[in-house]
Amino acid sequence: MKFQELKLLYELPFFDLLTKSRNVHELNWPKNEIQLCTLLSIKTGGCSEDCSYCAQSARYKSGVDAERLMPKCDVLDRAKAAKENGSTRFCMGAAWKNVKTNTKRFDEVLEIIKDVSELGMEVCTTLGELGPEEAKKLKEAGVTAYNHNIDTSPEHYPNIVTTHSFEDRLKTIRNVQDAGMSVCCGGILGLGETIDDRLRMLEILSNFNPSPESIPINKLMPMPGTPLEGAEPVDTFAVARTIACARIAVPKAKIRLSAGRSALSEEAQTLCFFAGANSIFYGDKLLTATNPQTVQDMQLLQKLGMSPQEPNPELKAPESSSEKPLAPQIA
Ligand code: SAM
Ligand code: DTB
Ligand code: SF4
Repeated sequence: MKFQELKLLYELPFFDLLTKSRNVHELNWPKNEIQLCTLLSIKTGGCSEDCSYCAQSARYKSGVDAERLMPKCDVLDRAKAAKENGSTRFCMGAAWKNVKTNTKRFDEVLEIIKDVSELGMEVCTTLGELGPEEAKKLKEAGVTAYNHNIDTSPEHYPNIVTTHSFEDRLKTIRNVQDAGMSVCCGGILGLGETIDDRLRMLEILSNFNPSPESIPINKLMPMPGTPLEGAEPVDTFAVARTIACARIAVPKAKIRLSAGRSALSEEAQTLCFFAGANSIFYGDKLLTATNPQTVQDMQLLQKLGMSPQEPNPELKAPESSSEKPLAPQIA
């Protein structure tokens, strides 16, 4: 979708935009289902990168200490518990710049993935940059989807991160697509970006070929000690409008209302679901930050007459289209 088309949508009267996104949603998804995903930080803190929103960067005094990679048996216990709680996707995150083949830590991660993938959930990992070889190995080990966010527009990205580039993010995403994994890619609202930056981000996501399988929309959780700790909170209507545009721009993507739900009322979250969000992180903790209690989430779904999506471990990656260029056009 083109930037100008997104801009026209975004500027519609609120109810007109939501009517359009709701129509697209109902044509493509069961309207009362929501996917529950569990997130686990398997390697927390001490990251070399300087992402100015992140508590796990070693550059900021956020109070998050660097930990070692979690032992496989502990990860498996958490994955089994997530499945019993009704999660259909298990996402493992590591605070690394990248992973490299033939290293002890990558081999350990591959072993963890092999065992987790036997539990019958979609397996997602987010481990930083990947080359083609690493991507292939992750796919072979059983990864369904790889999360690597572009986070904002290419124009705003250098204001937020300087230790890697927007282009670096796109290269990893290409490697994930070439290895046949689904791409989970989205961004954060509240990094001091303009509405145009948000729409540029959606323009680029909607032109991925193959399309992203899921789009996480995070609302910045201002982390003490990071450069963005005092950032202005994003208005709920702007979050809902962005989700509605994402739903229209990439109809078949799961849109995940990700970080920041603990700062959204039940009514605000409901508005986001109505606008097109159909997935959440479920569990009391994200990577380092808080998330709503699971009992609260269950009560909200009950009040709305919504139910958790059934598991789909055989999920196939979206296919590429011959009508779109393979490389996203960001110039
Ligand atoms: N190191 C890997 C990477 O950078 O891709 C994986 C972990 S990183 C924490 C995953 C994503 O979490 C980021 O791209 C960002 O979108 C989101 N995130 C991190 N800190 C956040 C915060 N304070 N508020 C909202 N979203 C955040
Ligand atoms: C994503 O887009 N959001 C999740 C997941 N991908 C890995 C991470 C949210 C992190 C929130 C901040 C924290 O827990 O430190
Ligand atoms: Fe490291 Fe990822 Fe946090 Fe950036 S977002 S500092 S790469 S863990």
